[in-house]
Amino acid sequence: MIQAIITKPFADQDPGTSGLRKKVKIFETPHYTENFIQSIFDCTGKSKGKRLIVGGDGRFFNQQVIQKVLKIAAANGFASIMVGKGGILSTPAVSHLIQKYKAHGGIILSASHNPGGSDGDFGIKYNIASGGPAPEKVTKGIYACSQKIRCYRIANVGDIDLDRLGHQEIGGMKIEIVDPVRDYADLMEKLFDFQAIRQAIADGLRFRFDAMHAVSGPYAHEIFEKRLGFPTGTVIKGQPLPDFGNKNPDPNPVHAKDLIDLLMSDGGPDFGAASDGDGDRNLVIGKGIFITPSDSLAILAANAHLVKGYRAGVAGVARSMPTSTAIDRVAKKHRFFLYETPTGWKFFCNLLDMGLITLCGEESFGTGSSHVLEKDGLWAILMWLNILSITGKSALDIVRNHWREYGRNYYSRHDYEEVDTAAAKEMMKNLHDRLESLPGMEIGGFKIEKADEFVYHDPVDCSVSHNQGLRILFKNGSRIVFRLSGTGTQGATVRVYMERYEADPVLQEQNTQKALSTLISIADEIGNLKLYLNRNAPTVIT
Ligand code: G16
Repeated sequence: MIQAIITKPFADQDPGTSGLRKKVKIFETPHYTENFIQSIFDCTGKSKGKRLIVGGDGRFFNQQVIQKVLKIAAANGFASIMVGKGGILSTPAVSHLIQKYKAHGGIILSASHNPGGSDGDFGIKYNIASGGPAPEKVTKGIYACSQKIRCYRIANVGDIDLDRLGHQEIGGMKIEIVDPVRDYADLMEKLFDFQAIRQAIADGLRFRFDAMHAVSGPYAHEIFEKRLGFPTGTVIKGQPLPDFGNKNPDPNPVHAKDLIDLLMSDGGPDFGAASDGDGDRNLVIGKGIFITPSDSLAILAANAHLVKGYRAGVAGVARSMPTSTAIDRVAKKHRFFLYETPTGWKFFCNLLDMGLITLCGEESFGTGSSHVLEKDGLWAILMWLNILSITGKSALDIVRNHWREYGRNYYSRHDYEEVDTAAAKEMMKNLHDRLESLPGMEIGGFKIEKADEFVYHDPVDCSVSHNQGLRILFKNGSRIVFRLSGTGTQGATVRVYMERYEADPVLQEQNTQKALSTLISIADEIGNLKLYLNRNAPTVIT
């Protein structure tokens, strides 16, 4: 029943910021997907007798790959596999199930916010026994295995019925098809004061959640409508679809524009939110105000003590390097330890696992806490709903009061997507080579104090991660950061992050792009963006 299939390595199976992401067509290449799954098992070893968790965001090819995972896992000696019904499991739900059921690890099938459908993207992520994404030493190991693979093992059996709850079997391996939502929703009920939110709903709190036809729909229907009692229709686009309704499941101002417009309209609800393909990102919008992910992290940290699951206090906080320094001001005032990590949730995991931090987040719409070792979209939204309910204040007032107290960090990210890879690398190299000459230089009234390449020294495992972005730090506290994205599937994506601090309340209500206009021109000039990238403007501004 178990077959050994002869194969050859594929040179491009190096996982990026968050797993292996490629076009569906590439994953459909004969042996491509099987090779990578076998490489995960070869690298992570000792599968005999262990349990694995498997699920995905419902995108095109999800169920076919789950069948492959089940058959390859059976041939590699796993004792049992837990799978979400219909192949559905959000990224934070997988992380929680790994911890709760003490699994060896988990495989998450998702390309996150990238487009779906047969012409879209697919992805495979591996999470380790702690529940967190595989750290760099594991992803490097998986890549090394994929480069010397000669054969993979697979059980030659028919497909498993992924829609039938309960137990099935392949050879000696048990397969348990579980409700993807229940355990996760129970966890949320432990962390948050659902009664306070129910009371706020009774008092008139109106909310809209856009699930973007991605994985969080079933979770949102259960938590927001069934358990909390928001009216039916509060959750829109709640049915996961293989092509996400032909839209990008990316909760940003471009792809969630309808929701933002609704919240900016006179008759709109009090609070709006959206999540991405695999349910780990969040967008939060108050009536009349778009809340940046960096501000959201700072505000959640400043108010965490109000929320049931966090009353014991916050041990520390962390942000990725390009994320705005708004959280740093909160950490300073509340005396939280503060850590600055490279982009990639995996870098938070040692800190979370060791109890060094309680909350963390990124500018890329990711926020989370020590409740699971993944960023968690619905968790962040429930944190906000809980804080709104307990304080009785509007989101707009909460954000404005925060700026008055801590100052405002104007912040924006400009993305140049699908640019020529060689040109993008050349642009970064050229800037890298000039870094030493920049300090002391004055451009547009801004004086450069420091310019460097960000290198991270992990305080827990002492690993060192080089090449994590180029930083230009100005004397007045402003920053420009240049990075190449690690999640694109076509050409290269250059990300330019800009930040300026404003302490004066009178000057805190400007349009963000206007407030940053000088820094935007400086970034253009220092990076020679137009020259190298052959673009007049960024593709996406967030
Ligand atoms: C992943 C990572 C995040 C990262 C984001 C963008 O998120 O987990 O930590 O911030 O990609 O990365 P990059 O700037 O390299 O494209 P997700 O939600 O896509 O898995």
